[in-house]
Amino acid sequence: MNCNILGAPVQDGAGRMGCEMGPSALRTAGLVGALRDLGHAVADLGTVAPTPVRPIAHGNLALKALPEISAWTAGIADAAYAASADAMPIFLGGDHSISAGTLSGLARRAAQTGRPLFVLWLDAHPDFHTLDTTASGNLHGVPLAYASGQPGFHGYFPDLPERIDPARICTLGIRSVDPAERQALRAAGVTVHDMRAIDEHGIAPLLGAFLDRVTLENGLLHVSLDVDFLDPSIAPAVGTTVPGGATFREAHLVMEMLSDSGLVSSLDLVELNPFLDERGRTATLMVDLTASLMGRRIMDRPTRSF
Ligand code: 4U7
Ligand code: MN
Ligand code: MN
Ligand code: MN
Repeated sequence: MNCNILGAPVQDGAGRMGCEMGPSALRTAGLVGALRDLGHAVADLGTVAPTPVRPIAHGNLALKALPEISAWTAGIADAAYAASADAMPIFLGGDHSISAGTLSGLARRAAQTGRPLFVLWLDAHPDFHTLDTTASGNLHGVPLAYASGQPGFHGYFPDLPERIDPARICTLGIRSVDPAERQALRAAGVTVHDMRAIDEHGIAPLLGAFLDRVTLENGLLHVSLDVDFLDPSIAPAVGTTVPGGATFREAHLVMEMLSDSGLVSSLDLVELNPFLDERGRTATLMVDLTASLMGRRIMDRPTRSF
């Protein structure tokens, strides 16, 4: 497969500094080499730039860095559209606000191909706040609401070329939801598989049912992997740790099933804060998970198992 790597060193969307170093840490952990070892043709397109920042005022005084994140969203959306023309783009965050841009550009690309875009959101959080409902004001908490066309972004974030149908979004690993998000997720019809659902059913049938839907509609599939999807005991390099996350094997199983499905058309690796890492272990785990998604196997498997 042809892969395009793009760095998006954004940190203003998170509550603390450090995600700016994420793309460097993922490269240092050997992302490009791991993909080439699997037989993929990899082009590292370097670092995305924001559009010029213009002043933007909003009534929610808690909002942090709105002009900067709006400018990043515009720049990343253009880059995502361009990088998805003839290859699988892999976006290196950067905090999760980069997905406002990646999803916007990818939705525009999908509309052109005539295939529906599905999103698998692997995260402790649904990131479904609007500019009006966020209390922290940290804009890494809004990208999924923006990309699925929730109200209140017009005039503040770039206008969306295409919105993603909330019915085609599946969130997995959720364990920290704010009241406004809970209500909006339900009203919009987003699928939320929280950690309790994973405990009760196991992660494989939940993911398998979603992948069957993508297959049925001949969809494209974007995967957005937030480091905090993983349990903090195996992935400490994140500003927003929440206990009770996905285990090492649960996370790898998700990636292996995604690989088997052959459906994944783009990927975000986000929220890695190398300043908080322990000897690079979280960066290394993110690279290993990406390798599993891109075809690395323990043993060959002759048949699809879900
Ligand atoms: B991340 C939070 F209040 N919901 O809005 C908020 F819990 O990209 C967290 O998933 C947002 O890491 C987390 O600040 C954003 C909080
Ligand atoms: Mn997130
Ligand atoms: Mn999160
Ligand atoms: Mn986070």
